[in-house]
This record gives sequence, structure tokens and C-alpha cells, in this order.
Amino acid sequence: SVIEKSKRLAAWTAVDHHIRPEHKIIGIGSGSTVPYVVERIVAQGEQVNRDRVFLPTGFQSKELIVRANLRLGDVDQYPNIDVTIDGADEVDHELNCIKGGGACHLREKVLAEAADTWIVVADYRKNSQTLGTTYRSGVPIEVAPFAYAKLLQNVRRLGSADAALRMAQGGKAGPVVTDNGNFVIDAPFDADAFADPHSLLARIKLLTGVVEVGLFCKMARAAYFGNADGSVTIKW
Ligand code: DER
Repeated sequence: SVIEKSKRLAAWTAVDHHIRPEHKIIGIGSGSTVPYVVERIVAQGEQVNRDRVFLPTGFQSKELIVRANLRLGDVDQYPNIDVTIDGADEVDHELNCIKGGGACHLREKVLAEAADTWIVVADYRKNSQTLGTTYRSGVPIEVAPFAYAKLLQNVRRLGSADAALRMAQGGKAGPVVTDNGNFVIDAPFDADAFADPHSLLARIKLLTGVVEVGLFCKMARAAYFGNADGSVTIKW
């Protein structure tokens, strides 16, 4: 499909630009775009990949690395990462991101921060001016299950009237449970709240019971978007 092609285009271009032989410790994000990142890294050949270590950002990411026969490492062994490449749900004009559509944003943010360079790869639907324009489900917030009901009240008080617990779709009754055993609250805000994503992040993060917030502010070195016409847009 056009969208899959644009994901692949973004991922391949980003790997070609940012994953060089001298990069040995590499963070792999989560979602449906990063498989193309792994595909392109594998294509660099066994030789160069032999002395690299790949750090996952969750169960799906780990499976990607294992299935590609790449060497699996962990961020407690390798706390300083050369480059991490990840997807995003939306990216604004300043490279602030909404992330967490896949409920992996705690480990993703740890590996984004731990990397000298953090790169975002996405299809054209994620390329936005202001957050909340194309990704309408709200800010994903990973929360301690014990605190979720109080947090729903407090997030609503922050201005997200429609904040809701993310429920599993089919195959499991009840809420989505993250790789860390936590719940996720999706909190839609209106446009002016997203005008200053960093202050929104700070306000949400300070609520008791919040584990991590799916707003990644001023962390990306660059964002690569594949376009439907086969071109690539790079924001930095
Ligand atoms: O959850 C996340 O932040 C993932 O990176 C995910 O949202 C990326 O989405 P994708 O499947 O469009 O790559």
C-alpha cells in the first residue's frame, strides 16, 4: 500500500543517513514502521552487524531483533546508545512528538534519552504542524493501575474532558496492559493545550501515579516522512 511504501521509504532513508559502521549500540523503537528500519540495517550485511548490539523498546521490538538474528542487548548493560530510531504518532513543526499509540512509550523514552542521536521515522500522515491535528486519540499516558481512577479525574481537571482508560480490543476483556504491567489513559486536549507541548508534558507528568507521558519534546535530531509521491520529507 502507499502508506507501507512511505513507511519503508522513511525508514530506509533514515538508516542510510544515520546508521554508520562506527555505530555499535543501536536502539530499536516499536510500532509498524520500525520493521523497515531493522530490514535496512540487516541489509548492511553480517560483517558490520556482527559487533553491534540492538536494544529493544518492548516485546514487539525485541521479537523484531531476535527474528532478524541481530544481537540483543539491554539498556542496563548498554546505558549509552549511539543511535535510536523509532516511530511516532504525530510530529509537529518543532519535532515534538505524540508517541504511545502502541503503548510502548516508557521504554521508548528511556532509549530516546539514552541515545546520542534519536531519529523519528513515519509515513506522511504523522507530519503535522501542531500536535493533536492528525492523531486524535489524545496523549497516551502510562499509569500505575492502582491510581488510574484518580488520574482520570485529575487529567480531566487538566482539561481533557474525554480522557479514558485504553481498553483491549478483542482477545482480552478489560484494559490494555503495557510491557511494564501498567495501564494507559488516552487524554485528548484541545489545540491551545498542544500549542505548548512541553508545558502540557510537565503538568501531566507531575500528577501522582503517572509513569510516563507520550509527549517527546525537543528530543528528535531529525524526523523522516515518506510521502505518497515517493519523495521523503526531512524535518530537523
Ligand atoms: O507507540 C509508539 O510510539 C510507536 O512508536 C508507534 O506509535 C509508531 O506508530 P507506527 O506504527 O505508525 O510506526
